[in-house]
Amino acid sequence: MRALILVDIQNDFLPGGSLAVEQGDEIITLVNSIQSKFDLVVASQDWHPENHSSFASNHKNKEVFEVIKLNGQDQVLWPNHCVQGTDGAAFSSALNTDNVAAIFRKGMHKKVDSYSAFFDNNKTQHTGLEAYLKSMQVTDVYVCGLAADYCVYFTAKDAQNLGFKTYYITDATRYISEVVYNTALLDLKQLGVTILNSADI
Ligand code: VGL
Ligand code: ZN
Repeated sequence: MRALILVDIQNDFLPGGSLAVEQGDEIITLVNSIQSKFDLVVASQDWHPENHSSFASNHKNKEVFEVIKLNGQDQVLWPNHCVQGTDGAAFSSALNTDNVAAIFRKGMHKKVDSYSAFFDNNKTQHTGLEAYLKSMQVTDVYVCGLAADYCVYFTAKDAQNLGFKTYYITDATRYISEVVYNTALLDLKQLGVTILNSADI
């Protein structure tokens, strides 16, 4: 069984959104068109409370994109984004969600950020995605969506470490930072993740 994970294709990560990924909108037509190649399609949704600790606005004298220590880990402070129930947190209306079998929300705990669609950044809370995929006999996981260097990267990394044969579709994602992206791709290659183009699925 082959599954496609649509990572965080939400308005706030698209041009015009509060944490817009440059050219993020360019992936949507492609993401729609590749869905039919999979046995199962699932989606993740970044879903933060307003008082979330990943927001710079919730820290005194901190700027957006500054890095602080949170629970002993480096934490980038983001603009407010994907606040539960807001339009920014909604999936892009251009995204075809008709075939999405299940949606896994993340980042709901005020004190912990959650990039991966599988666990939070402390690896303490599961979203349920691993158990769901395993219950559906999924062996191969393909990742796409936003952002390439954060949530798509960490989702691919966890999928591979959890024993799924993992594929990262480069043309179906866009990054926030090119430097972070290059490091992420190197790490994924070393872990054994297959980096491919949608034409090679
Ligand atoms: C993401 C930063 C903060 C992502 C989510 O979806 O890549 N990035 N929250
Ligand atoms: Zn977030």
